[in-house]
Amino acid sequence: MAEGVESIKLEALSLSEGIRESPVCILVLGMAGSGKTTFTQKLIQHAQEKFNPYVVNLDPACREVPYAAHVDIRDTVNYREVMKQYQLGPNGGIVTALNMFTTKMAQFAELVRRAGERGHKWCVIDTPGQIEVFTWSASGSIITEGLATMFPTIVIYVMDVERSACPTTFMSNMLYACSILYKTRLPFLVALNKIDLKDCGFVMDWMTDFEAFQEAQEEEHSFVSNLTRTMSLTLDTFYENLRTCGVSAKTGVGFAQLLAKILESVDEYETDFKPVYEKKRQERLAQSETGPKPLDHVEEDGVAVPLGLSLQDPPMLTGNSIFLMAPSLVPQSVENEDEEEMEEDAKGTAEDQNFHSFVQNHLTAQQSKRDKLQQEQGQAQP
Ligand SMILES: Nc1nc2c(ncn2[C@@H]2O[C@H](COP(=O)(O)OP(=O)(O)O)[C@@H](O)[C@H]2O)c(=O)[nH]1
Ligand SMILES: [Mg+2]
Repeated sequence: MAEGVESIKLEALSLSEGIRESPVCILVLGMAGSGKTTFTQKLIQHAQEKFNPYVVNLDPACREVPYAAHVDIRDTVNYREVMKQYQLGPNGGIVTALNMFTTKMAQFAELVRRAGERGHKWCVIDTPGQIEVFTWSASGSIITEGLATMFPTIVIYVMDVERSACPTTFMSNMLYACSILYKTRLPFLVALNKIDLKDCGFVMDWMTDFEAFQEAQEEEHSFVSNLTRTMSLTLDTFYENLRTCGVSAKTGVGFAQLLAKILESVDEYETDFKPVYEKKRQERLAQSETGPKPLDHVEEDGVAVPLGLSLQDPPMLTGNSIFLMAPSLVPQSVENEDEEEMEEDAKGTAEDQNFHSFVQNHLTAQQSKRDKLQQEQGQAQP
């Protein structure tokens, strides 16, 4: 089902055409474990008949997703391989994988445009588990802004109500939501998720009634609670215009209301946000006319690989290419698969040997230190 980015010509995607009517892009954001992926699955299910959503997974590190994705970042970059090749930790690997995907933003946008032409009215985008990977990275901004200048785009912030029952955690979550709202400048809808575990009434109370929040605060006596109290006053204006909806991504409760609120948010994009992005588009267009010309043809050197498998497809390298992966990672020539496997095996064996010799050297060094110490002690004693 996953769609590759091969043979995508960019001529079809022109900034001069203006912001299209569809598909509506829905970015699903939220803290790790808030339920973004489960929520995406349920949303697709409920919207299937009416909006035929095109589905995108941008989490390179997930093992599997419970929905059939049309575009899956794991087809483009293998984040484990990225970690290994660049010697990065898991977070660095995820950020780098997203950066690599973003070099294909134009092709991605073209896929979304085509999906719209094929009758997909929505495009639902699931984002990496760790929220900051998307919200505080250059790639996240490029993807968000890129989409918003081409298609109606909204943000759904998934919040775990069960975990937000403590006023301080609630406030942290709200501050995060607020910062994303101001950073993305897009219609913003908060999905209060997991209401099968805890009713979300208290969140509504805390947002509309300052005193209710103060009462809850009384029980917490800490420096943080003082800070939280002050912050809650500041957030009043943010709450006033906030669109919220209680849902359970597990049971599907609340999704009918959610769909209605999504449509309200899309209307808000049309009236309040579109003019802003329209202006941005015009600026970009002017820039592209005076600035350096973008590539009119992109060679598809990276070939989509099966879900989460290997990066190592045998591409042909040419001068004027954009890569799905860093050129240095691309094997120059691959004669046949056996050879590749043997090379991999040899690499693995070499790594094992290196590790063993590292451990051996370490042990020998320790032993000789111990011997020396003993010798010195022996000499010191008469
Ligand atoms: N009870 C309950 N559990 C949920 C709900 N939504 C998600 N979960 C669970 O929360 C955990 C994290 O969900 P996931 O979708 O992977 O979160 P993500 O990291 O934000 O993508 C999983 O164990 C889900 O089964 C919900 O509405 N109710
Ligand atoms: Mg997820």
